[in-house]
Amino acid sequence: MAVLNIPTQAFPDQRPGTSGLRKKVTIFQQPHYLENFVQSIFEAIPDRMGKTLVLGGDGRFFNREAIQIILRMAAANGWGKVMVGRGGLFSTPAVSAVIRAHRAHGGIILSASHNPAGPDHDFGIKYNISNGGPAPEKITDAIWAGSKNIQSFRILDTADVDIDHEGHFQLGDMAVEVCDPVSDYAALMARIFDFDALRRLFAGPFRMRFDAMHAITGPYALEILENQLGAVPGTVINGIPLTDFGGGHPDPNLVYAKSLADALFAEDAPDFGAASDGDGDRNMILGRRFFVTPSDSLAVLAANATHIPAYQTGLKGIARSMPTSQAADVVAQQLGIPHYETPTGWKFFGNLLDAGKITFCGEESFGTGSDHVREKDGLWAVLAWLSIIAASGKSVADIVVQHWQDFGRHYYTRHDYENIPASAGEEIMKTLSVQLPILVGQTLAGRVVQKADDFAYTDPIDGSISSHQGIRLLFEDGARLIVRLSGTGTEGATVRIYHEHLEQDAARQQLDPQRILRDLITLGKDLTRIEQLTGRKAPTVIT
Ligand code: VG1
Ligand code: CO
Repeated sequence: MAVLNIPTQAFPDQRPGTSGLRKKVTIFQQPHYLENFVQSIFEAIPDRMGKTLVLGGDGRFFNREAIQIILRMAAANGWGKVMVGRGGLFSTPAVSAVIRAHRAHGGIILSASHNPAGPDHDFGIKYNISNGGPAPEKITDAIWAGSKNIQSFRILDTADVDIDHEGHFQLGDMAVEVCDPVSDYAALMARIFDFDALRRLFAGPFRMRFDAMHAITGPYALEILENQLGAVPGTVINGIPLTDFGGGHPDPNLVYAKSLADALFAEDAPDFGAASDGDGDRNMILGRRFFVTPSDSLAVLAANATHIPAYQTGLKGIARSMPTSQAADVVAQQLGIPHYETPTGWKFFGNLLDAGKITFCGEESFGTGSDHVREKDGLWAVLAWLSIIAASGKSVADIVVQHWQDFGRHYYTRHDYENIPASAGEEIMKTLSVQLPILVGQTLAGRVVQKADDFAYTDPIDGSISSHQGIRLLFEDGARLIVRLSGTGTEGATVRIYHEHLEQDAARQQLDPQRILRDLITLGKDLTRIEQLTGRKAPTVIT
């Protein structure tokens, strides 16, 4: 088996975004496009020689072809061993768990997360480091720099290998282990949670529905919820991963997981509903006729963490991404533990988790997690909620309403304007930036602006600085208005506007967030001039 050194030409557009490189499948199918990026990853990891790489993806279209190419390239680039999930499958949190359990040097995850899949849709690739988490900016910048200068890539000259049966074999000088994608992850969950308590919950009248949206969490949810915890068969729906996710959009929110939401708001609704995204790192939590916003979910889990065996002794600290509501901060203050505010994207939590500064972290974009892995983890969040329900005997609605009474309610909504022209996206951010200096002290939407800035973050562990992470208007009464551009889209630009208002009065805590936040919503539209600049009268997605 010869190692081929194939000449290639650089592509100018291989800059990793919030979570790896995401592009249309047709872009990835161009000759050498995937190979160039994979070679650039490997070159950015010079100490890879003889070490172990974990490899798998969410099963979307092009996953299998990509796995074969990456295996041959890994063998030609000095890796000692690759652990690949059977069928080329691994959820994002499972890759993180396997890297940590087997002390691998890193991992490659093939996914575009919640973006639709299929020949005309999206594909993605990202690299995770030895702590199991997304590569920090130092490495993604090196990958980007390498991809602009690449002249050749190395690949083993050999036929496709069998990734559909567990076992061990050699590929040139490299060992390959095809492993069960679920077992290490399921074992980790069994160590964190009290599975006996959850079995007792499912043995009673409690009913749940989990929508895997034809994406990667199907096999994980079936094994853990139905096989191990005894939830009645049929609890997991859409449990078979399909290469096009059944034509759906596996983004667990009220718009894209509408059928699940409808079921939970029906007369005969189950007690608990949950969904996950394409690669299994996001979660949506629903009670009977009740939706839990992700920011509240993080706060509620933190406030009740001691119900879960792994967190019985309490949390070290909590971190949230900047646009995530401040609900978790209030819990941290009451618990007397530190809280941190990071830029959007899980990679910013890694250092805090590694340094033992935080135990829980989360994002408003349906992401929650803990120090058990270094990715957000959809099923972990579901099991955490089930544990709190089991321990308290209360419904989801009762748990959250009680939480608001104890800590105040952070009304919250995010409005997304998807796929606007890239130039309009730039213009909106510019329009807003130039206004910042004159906004402080003004009364807008009935509140005084205390601070208006472009969020920059200095990592408390390694001192690295990340600037331009979103425009913030902070008001004297604690309300916030935030605007940023998405870093995960594959077409045009997406503007996200985040609105938050704190309500302490229990009598005013169960109103419609869109109504309560109306003045902030109008202000966001006015300040960005989004309608004038894009012609859009309304957002494409409201969460
Ligand atoms: C979005 C979310 C962000 C999340 C990222 C990756 O990024 O807002 O919170 O970390 O997706 O999640 P952006 O840049 O589009 O706002 V996933 O599940 O798509 O890997
Ligand atoms: Co995801």
